[in-house]
Amino acid sequence: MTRGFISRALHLTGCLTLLTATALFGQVSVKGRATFKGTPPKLKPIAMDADPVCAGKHPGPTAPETVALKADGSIKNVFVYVTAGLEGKTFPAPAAPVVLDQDGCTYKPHVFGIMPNQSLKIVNSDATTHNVHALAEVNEEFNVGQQKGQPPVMRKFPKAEATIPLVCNQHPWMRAVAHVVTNPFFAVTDADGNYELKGLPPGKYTIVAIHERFGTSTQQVTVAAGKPAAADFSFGAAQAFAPGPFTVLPAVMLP
Ligand SMILES: [Cu+2]
Repeated sequence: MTRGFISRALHLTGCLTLLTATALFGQVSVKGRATFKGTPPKLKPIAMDADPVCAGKHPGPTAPETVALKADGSIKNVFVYVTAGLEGKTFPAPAAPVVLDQDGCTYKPHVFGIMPNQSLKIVNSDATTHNVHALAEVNEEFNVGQQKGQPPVMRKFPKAEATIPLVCNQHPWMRAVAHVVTNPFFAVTDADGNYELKGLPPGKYTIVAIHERFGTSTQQVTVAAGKPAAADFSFGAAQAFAPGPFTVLPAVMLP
């Protein structure tokens, strides 16, 4: 091993250490979990018999994603985002689009965040006709048919708006929920109810969790430099909306 090689290796190690320290210091997370307490509503499996193309992609019954709970109370598909604490800051929308796929006559993902004027790329992966209908109230409603094999439909939501239901006029069980948020600090809980908001600068924040059936839950969180913070959200049957496949929360204006 030459002296030059060792010198370069030491230099590289030093740079990596510096990078790691910088990344850790600047990249603080808020992590937590969403859980449900009480007796959850029971939703019937989706019957897709009306369209053989849809039914053909599902070997068994398809559970609706509107309420996706585990036995331990973990809630999937809870949207978590910062609603206060970032005043005076502006964040550019990512250049990459959010992709919404219609696959097996379900929307993938079921819940998603998008920033104002970020592109939404709606893809049809099914050999059938879909019709994506965004029931926006603050933004403009749109309703676009998309036959099999057609190119993606591109749309944008220029204004902040929480909870825009997307439905399909061809397949009444299809439903997704979009949340248009003016900052990039949002996440959707996974099957274990976990979420993580990455890269929040130190400060005091209001964090809101929205579930399309169970309503909202709010936490105040203080983030200190270099220290991950925690915020868990609890939902209960008492705050649940009446069962029904298309019960929707009213649109909410964000700051
Ligand atoms: Cu459809």
